[in-house]
Amino acid sequence: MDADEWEERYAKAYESISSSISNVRGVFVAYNSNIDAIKHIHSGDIERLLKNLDIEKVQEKIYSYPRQIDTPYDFLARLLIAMRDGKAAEVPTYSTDIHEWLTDNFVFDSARMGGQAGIISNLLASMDMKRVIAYIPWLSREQANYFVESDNLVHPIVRDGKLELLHPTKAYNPEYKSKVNWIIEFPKDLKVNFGEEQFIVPRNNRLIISSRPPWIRIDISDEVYSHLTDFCGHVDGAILSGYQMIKEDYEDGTTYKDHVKNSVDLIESLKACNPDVRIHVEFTSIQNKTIRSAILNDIVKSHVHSLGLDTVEVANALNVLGHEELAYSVISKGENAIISLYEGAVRLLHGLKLERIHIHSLGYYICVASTDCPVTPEDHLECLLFSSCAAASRAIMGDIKHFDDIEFGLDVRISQKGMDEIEKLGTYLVRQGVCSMDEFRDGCIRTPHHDVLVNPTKVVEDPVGTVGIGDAISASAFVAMLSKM
Ligand code: 8BR
Ligand code: GLC
Repeated sequence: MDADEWEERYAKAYESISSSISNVRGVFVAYNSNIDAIKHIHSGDIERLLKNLDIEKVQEKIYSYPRQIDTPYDFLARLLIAMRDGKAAEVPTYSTDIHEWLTDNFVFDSARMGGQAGIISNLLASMDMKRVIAYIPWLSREQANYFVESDNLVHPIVRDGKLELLHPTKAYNPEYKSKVNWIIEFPKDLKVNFGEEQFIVPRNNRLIISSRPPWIRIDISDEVYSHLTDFCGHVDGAILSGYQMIKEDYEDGTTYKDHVKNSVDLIESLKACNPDVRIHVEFTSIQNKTIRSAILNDIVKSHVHSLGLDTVEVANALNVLGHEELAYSVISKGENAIISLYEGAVRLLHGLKLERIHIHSLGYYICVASTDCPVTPEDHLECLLFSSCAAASRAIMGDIKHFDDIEFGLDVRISQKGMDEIEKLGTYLVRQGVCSMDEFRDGCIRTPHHDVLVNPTKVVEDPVGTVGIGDAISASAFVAMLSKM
């Protein structure tokens, strides 16, 4: 397909999902929601911050690549790495010092709903899904106010032994506190002077400093869990995220194993309630390799149907699953990166016994689906195109407030860079005898072992922000898939 033919496919996909989306009866979304303090970096901001710091010390930190933020040096090092590479990253901080330093040295531009589960709940509620059941283990009063006002959005709460489904603003716990993350958005083409060095930011992207207060638990409460059957019968799909916050050991003597078990029990109970339910995990950057491996091997593998992730996250996942070379090649800037990405997707699908894996990159998506998945490859492709419209729409407007807003994404042009990249994958697949070039260009490739969907995406030239676009892509494609089942 050439770009015009893809555009036609896009328009049809949007129409098709618009008419099927009401088939979805309900979606359960857990666990993470926080407040994002957003700061857009402008020219001179970095140089100003560096003025009060020892540049050599920052350089040392760049080499040592801090995996948690304890000092301004760790922060600057990770920010400069993310800006230089144009790559998204999320790094935890366990102290409040850095929050104070950021507050003193930066004024944030806006505060908005953050956390994958929070962002996804608001998106689905705004898309007029029949019912969105959000579950946030630490729902505070302040946090509850960041949920959109919509009758279809509810949160379970148990009062006097009875389960109630109420809007989050009526279901919060007044004793809980809020979690605030810092989102540092940086723009493409920004010139940065760092000591003797100078570089130009290659892409719009963001660094997240994720606060990890000690009270965070990625668990469902016993109370709500014991009433799960009261509401899960009409749940067609569940989207779970926030696992990056699981710690190896907790002050109360529990370990990550207890919290992994809590999540697996929830997943299995949702399946017992509705054997057709589909479970999606939204992966993210997880610095601790023990936790990353436990999430993949103990939660995702054999329990979960669908996984959503970006290219860096694919490399991270491959790395802990014993495919180090492939992982390296996925993030290398080499010619074959997209081929490695596809090979990685295939390994993750089979290795983790998934039904579908959806990888999003700037300019194209790759989805690999098992042959026994009840959705046809053509429908899968429509779901991907629909999700690219949702991404473009979020990039233009910052927020999707109504289902129809997604249609604005249709006006954004398909990325030529994305078209060029996927052509490389096509050439490889043809050489491997997997498909013909015509089949590849059609977007749906059937093999005896799995189906492969590859599409170029719509990329917005000047996005108002990038945080949360990945969540919008994964969630909208997943619910679109539910609507086709
Ligand atoms: P993560 O937040 O999970 O990294 O996902 C970000 C995704 O947002 C990218 O994979 C890319 O597909 C999408 N995206 C970005 Br970043 N900038 C975009 C833009 N300007 N237009 C459309 N999609 C974008
Ligand atoms: C992670 C971050 C959160 C951000 C979200 C966007 O969940 O912790 O701050 O809003 O990603 O995808």
